[in-house]
Amino acid sequence: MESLDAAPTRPVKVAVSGAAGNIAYSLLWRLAAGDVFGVERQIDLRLLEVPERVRAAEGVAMELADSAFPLLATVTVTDEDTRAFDGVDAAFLVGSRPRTKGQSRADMLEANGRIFIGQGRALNDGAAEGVRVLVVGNPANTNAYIAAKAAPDIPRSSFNALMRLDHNRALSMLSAKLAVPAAQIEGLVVWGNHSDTQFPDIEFLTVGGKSVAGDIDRDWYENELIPRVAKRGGEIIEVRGQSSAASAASAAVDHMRDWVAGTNGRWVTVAQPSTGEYGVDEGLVFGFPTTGLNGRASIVPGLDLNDFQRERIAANVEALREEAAIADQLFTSI
Ligand code: NAX
Repeated sequence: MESLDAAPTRPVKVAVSGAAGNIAYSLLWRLAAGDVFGVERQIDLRLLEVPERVRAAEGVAMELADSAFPLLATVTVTDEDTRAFDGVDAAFLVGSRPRTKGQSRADMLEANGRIFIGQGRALNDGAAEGVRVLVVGNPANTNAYIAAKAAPDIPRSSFNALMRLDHNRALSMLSAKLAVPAAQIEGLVVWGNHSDTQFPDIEFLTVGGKSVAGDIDRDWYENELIPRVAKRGGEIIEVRGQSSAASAASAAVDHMRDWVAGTNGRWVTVAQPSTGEYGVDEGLVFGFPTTGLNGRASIVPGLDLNDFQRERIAANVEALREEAAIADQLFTSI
């Protein structure tokens, strides 16, 4: 299938796994409204689910039809990876097996290995040239690592994991603290893994071109902002009674839209395969400060890091290295 860029008038083909789940229930409507690929582009949606949730996904497809979106060309519901990913330009891999109570990390990673090795292989065989794959399902970074490894014919840089929700959460908290609109804050990044070790970094923050890191109370930053961003998902569950869904979908929309259209120089957090930047092992899918230019995401180069930053980044490298070592073993058995 020719790349989307080479065929500006054909519909964009987009797969969403976990299509009957909470996040997809918001994400699919944003996609069909043109929030990611623009209001000029028709969209073919592929809704991927496990067999026992296909009927529920068919109900979601019925509701999409009832929304009469002008851009929605077709909706296909399937439980087959190969059918979902055939010719796709973009895939949102939302369905996964997050860790359950009492489950070991190795068991959780094995369950995900089965899913993401299979989906990586199906993407490798069927996706369009230039496909962009955004992994949302947890453990998102390592699931993206697994899918990329299972797809040797697709450039590794085509696989990202979602850390934009962490970024948006930190941005919103900083906006309240600094009493300036979020849009005026530049230079934010959440380094590392979408997990408790993630590192929201304020060292490079600017407002109106002026550094503001020195204006932020250090105790609040280290003891409130950093842990609160990492635990925000739990806070939402406690208050709402359900996990983050619309905000996660919105972050996925932000991520993919910026990947396609660029960020105009603005930093965003993109978890993407390292090519050795900032001491991160090659291949690990790591949250980096990123600008999207001409549809290609590039890691902000040459930042000077202090000891505090280096230690926090190293803790994330260590955690992801351990996950990757377990994931690597799965390739010999799956
Ligand atoms: P739900 O449990 O509502 O939906 C997940 C859906 O995925 C289910 O319908 C399930 O049948 C389906 N599924 C499972 N395995 C599948 C497979 N192999 N192929 C296709 N579909 C499959 O979860 P939801 O609230 O939508 O969350 C989805 C994932 O996002 C979870 O892993 C969650 O932990 C993760 N999150 C990631 C975030 C991030 O920032 N990276 C934030 C939000 C969210 O916590």
